Amino acid sequence: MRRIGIALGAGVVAFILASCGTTEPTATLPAPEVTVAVADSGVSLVLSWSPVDGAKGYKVECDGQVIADLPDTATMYKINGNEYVCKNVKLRGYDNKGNMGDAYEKDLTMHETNLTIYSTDDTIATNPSWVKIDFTNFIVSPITQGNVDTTANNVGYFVYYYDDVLGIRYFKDASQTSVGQAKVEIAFTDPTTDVLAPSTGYSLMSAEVNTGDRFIFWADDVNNGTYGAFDEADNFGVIKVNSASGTEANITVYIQKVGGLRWVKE
Ligand SMILES: [Ca+2]
Repeated sequence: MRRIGIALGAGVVAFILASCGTTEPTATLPAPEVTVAVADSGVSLVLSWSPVDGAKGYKVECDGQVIADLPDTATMYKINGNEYVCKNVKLRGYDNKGNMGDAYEKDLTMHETNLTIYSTDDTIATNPSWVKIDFTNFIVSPITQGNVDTTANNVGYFVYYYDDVLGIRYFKDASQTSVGQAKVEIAFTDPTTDVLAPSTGYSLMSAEVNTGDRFIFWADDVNNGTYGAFDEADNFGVIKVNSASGTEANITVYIQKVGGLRWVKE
């Protein structure tokens, strides 16, 4: 009998413990359903969502930092790129006890490719001087001039060009060469460390390429959207020069995957 009593006692304790754990369940709010849109000529990213049942408010995070605490009536928030440029954006509701719900997450990490190219004065014909960027699949590859196809949709090209008059090597878009204009024109800007691409660009960047340089580019879609003006058919990116010596340059090409967004934080 005694052994049974002890067994029953343990069972009651286990029951009470289990009850304590479940009498006040904390239901986690679901992640908001969000749509994103680019605004302000590519400077801003707008989040819009439907209300989450039970949400007392919403918090917006930029790279892990809370940048906005919004009331339950909020269904839209604009992240201004002049204040914040993010690699990762999260939005989540919280309940009346402050418990955070599941997060909607937008990954804005740029697509990244490392490659080696050779300036046009390189004597080995098979060494690639050109870079092909496929903006549909975000494939960046070194190629020779014979493989440039200016009829390919949503594809742009630039060349590591040797200018024998200036005696320097620099990048230029296909439109500035004998191959002619591709479907996407790559326009470069001055070297900069900004995380927001500026609003001007040139298809010929006659600034010498040196180790450590950083060039922002605007990929202007010639056939879609508006050629010569920013729109969501366009992409922005960065070329980082890891090393440049003689005819050889090792570069990393980053592309912002969200069309029309001028955020270029590597
Ligand atoms: Ca455009």
